[in-house]
Amino acid sequence: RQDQYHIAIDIGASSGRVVCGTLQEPGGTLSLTEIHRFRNGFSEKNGNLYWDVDYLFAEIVKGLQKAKSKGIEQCTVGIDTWAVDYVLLDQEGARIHEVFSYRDSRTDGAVQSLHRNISTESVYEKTGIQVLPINTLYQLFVHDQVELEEAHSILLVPDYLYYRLTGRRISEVTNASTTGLLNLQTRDYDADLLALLGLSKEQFPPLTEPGERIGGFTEELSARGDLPVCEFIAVATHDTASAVLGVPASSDNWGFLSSGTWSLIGVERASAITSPEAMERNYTNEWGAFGSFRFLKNIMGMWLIQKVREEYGGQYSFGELVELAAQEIPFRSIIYCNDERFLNPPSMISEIRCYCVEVGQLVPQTPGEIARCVFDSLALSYYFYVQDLQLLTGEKWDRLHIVGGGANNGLLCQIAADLLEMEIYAGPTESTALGNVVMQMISVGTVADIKEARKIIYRSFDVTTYPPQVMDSTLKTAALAEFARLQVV
Ligand code: LRH
Repeated sequence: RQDQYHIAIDIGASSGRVVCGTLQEPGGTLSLTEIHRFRNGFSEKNGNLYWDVDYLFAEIVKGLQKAKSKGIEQCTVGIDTWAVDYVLLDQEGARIHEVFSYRDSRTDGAVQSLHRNISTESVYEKTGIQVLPINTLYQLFVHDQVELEEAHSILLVPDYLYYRLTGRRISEVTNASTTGLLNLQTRDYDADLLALLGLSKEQFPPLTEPGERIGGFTEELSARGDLPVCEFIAVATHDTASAVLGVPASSDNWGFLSSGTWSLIGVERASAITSPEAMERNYTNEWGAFGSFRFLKNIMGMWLIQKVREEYGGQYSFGELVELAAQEIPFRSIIYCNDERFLNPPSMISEIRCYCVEVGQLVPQTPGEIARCVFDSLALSYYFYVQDLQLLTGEKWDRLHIVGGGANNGLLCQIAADLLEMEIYAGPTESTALGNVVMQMISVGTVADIKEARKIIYRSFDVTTYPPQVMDSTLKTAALAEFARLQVV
């Protein structure tokens, strides 16, 4: 119905947006209007890295005020953000500590320390979650014990924002799975892992499925009068979960690449895979809406180029860096993007150059050469992980859907299509906000299910296809061999 407004609050590591989705009559097309956009990022204080969640809350309120001033009197609202980071609250709801960024180096060595107490195998068997130092499991392991004991509740960032807006404390499941604390069998927090961290189950609010109605504003916010009447709905609050809901898939055998600050490459499945091979290769099973799983791999992603761009003082736009890279010789310098040294180095450009020196490659000098190195290396990782994913699942893909901001990078899409010899469907860039919006529509009943939602997205937004072009086979073989060598260096 035209009169139904669904607002998505979608906050990534580098920017946030408040957008409004409407369905032009049931079965029609979906439109998305941006209401408000703001920057996001962590900052350093006394040697630690923190997010400013008060600022995020203020920007959300500003966005909703703008919605009202544009004539939206009534709407539903869903919130999604990046995963794994958490907020500790006391009984009254005050924060016990500022919110650490997952890139904080306090987790250096945490993986090794934690697994002195419990093996990686037994954790993987329980949770199906890949070992990454950013996981909440490892973050909580190094968190001050006294503060943890003091915490009445532990909320992930979107849960916290829902709490600030509505007063209700929830643990939305798609994001909760990224903590690395959920047990696949019991579908609840794992007792052994909680005991290891010295936490109790009561410190986590009730698990909540996407689609559940959370309620309206707190009394204080309702009393303001400058905000629309909002009904908050739990969406898939993990941005990657929403991004995959927003994939305009129309075939059965598709893989996805959610391309933003991170590149998340994988496949949607009905069940988790916790085979020894999946564990050994460190693939993860994140929970999706409607009981699905995303079997995927985290790749360092556009973070690499975001940092490079920042270090050039912002003098090149992303588009310009892509253009410069397109003029360079392919596969001249290659990095293994997932090396932990790229998680948050003091200088990304120096780190890339040092890496190339260390592995005996030509050292990229110009902005074009650096950008080319990043894009070639990302495309090569996509190639290797797609082979793995098809092997581990025993399913062959007929296409790869690239969604998120990275879908705009035509050069990267084409290199990936050529390496993979697979057709790439790029877009929409706003799939996360779309996944957020359609979840609200399913919840209120204007859209039947995710299959219908994806059809609606497919017919409402532009998708660019990149058919594979023939790549010089000597060049390809050499590049693949070099990347394989780096993976084991
Ligand atoms: C992408 C993302 C990803 C997580 C990382 C912390 O924004 O949510 O899925 O692994 O951030």
